[in-house]
Amino acid sequence: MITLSREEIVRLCERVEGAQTRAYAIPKLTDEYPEMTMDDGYAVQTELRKRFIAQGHTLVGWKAGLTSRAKMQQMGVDVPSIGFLTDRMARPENSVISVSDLVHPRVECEIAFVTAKQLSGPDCTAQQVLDATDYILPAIEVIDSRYSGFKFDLESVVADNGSSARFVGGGRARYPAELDIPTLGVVMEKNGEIVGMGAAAEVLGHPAEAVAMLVNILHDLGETLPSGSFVMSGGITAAVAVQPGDHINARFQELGSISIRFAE
Ligand code: 0L1
Ligand code: MG
Repeated sequence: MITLSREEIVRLCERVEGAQTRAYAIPKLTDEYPEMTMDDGYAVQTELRKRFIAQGHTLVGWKAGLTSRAKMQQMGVDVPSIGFLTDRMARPENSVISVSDLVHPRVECEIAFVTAKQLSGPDCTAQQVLDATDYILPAIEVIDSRYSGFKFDLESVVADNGSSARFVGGGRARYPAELDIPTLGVVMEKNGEIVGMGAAAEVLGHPAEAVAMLVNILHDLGETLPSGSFVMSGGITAAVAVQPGDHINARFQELGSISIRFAE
């Protein structure tokens, strides 16, 4: 249920937009609105999406977040979430990503899906997702919570677009039918040292389940997932903090690897 007024949604959207675009930390929104609901969080996120699109950003896809046990335990939440992805967040493979326009950057290794058919809820299933998938590819997500000291709750995170900031797709694109997706392993290295590893099954048993969940949340928001969408299914391992000078290499079984660097 949406409990915030239209004026409050617009005001909170402007607060989040300022923190995102000028890279400063803000207190979690529930400090001011302790009764805020998840629907309120999505109302603020939707306002932010419409505002960015009106400013000329292009919606390229969506991300599921908090879909693995490692991520839920790390952030102290127990429900997955979704956020939108735009062209302004995309970065090429092997690029140098500046942290000067980010607040608390952290990286995650994810499996991304590119769709060849529209998907819609309610009751979207993992099998429908696989049937509608053109190919999967590995991705690194750079998340950036805008909340001071990572003190937040799910309602605030959803309003902050699930901490979305940057993303990099790359490696080798593969047809899902050629792979046993849940058993695919990933190793994340930071400056040559292993900092995380896991199998894709960490993501709700199968990353396609996370995409189905995303499609069903989109239905609740009155949206569908168009053909040609880029969808990230959620971090397989816990997120790892990065700073200028860091080099991240994500090695995915069967899907190749992706490297990025961070600079001031
Ligand atoms: O991508 C995600 O798993 C969303 C994480 C949201 C919370 C955080 O900033 O870690
Ligand atoms: Mg993520």
